[in-house]
Amino acid sequence: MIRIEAVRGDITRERVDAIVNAANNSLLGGGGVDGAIHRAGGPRILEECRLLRSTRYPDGLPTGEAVATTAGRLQARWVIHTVGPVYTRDADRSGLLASAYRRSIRLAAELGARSVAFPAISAGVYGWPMDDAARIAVTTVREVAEKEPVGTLELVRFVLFGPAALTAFEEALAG
Ligand code: AR6
Repeated sequence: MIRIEAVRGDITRERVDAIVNAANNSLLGGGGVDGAIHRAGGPRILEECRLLRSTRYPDGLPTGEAVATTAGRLQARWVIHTVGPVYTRDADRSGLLASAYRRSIRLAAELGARSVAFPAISAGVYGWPMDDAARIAVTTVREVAEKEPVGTLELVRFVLFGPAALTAFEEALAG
């Protein structure tokens, strides 16, 4: 049975086994939560990302997929990098956003993580409306928790930066 919860905070300070990074296809860093994770975790994370680019992902990590690296100096054991879609009204990319959550949870379970923290993927620079992002996040995590083998995973925590994001996730969890 997996517990799913939402808290307000800075994800880089979480004491969980795996922290999910809302990265971009390059895997080579950026702003937002990605910048914060690389700053707090130190250069070893970027070193492993560069290695991944020169081996498994020469063209970058495809949107909706996930890959793990060390967490460097963070308290966590792994950073799981995933790439959410850029929001657009012209197409429905919600399947890709769901995939980013699904693949991250699967990877956390494969790694043997007991706890994993997620930011609100795609809901910053990538422009996804927060309420919808929260609904997709919660629905997907619940679905995976119910239908798939999750190994030792017992806690999924959404760590939200601002009060509006926290409210959106609390409402999605209550729904
Ligand atoms: N802890 C928790 N949440 C945070 C933190 C933090 N330390 N910092 C920001 N957020 P974003 P995206 C929130 O833009 O939309 C990067 O440049 C933020 O308020 O980080 O998936 C990447 O390299 C928002 O609610 O991710 C990509 O190029 C949420 O995290 C691009 O941004 C996600 O915002 C990805 O955009």
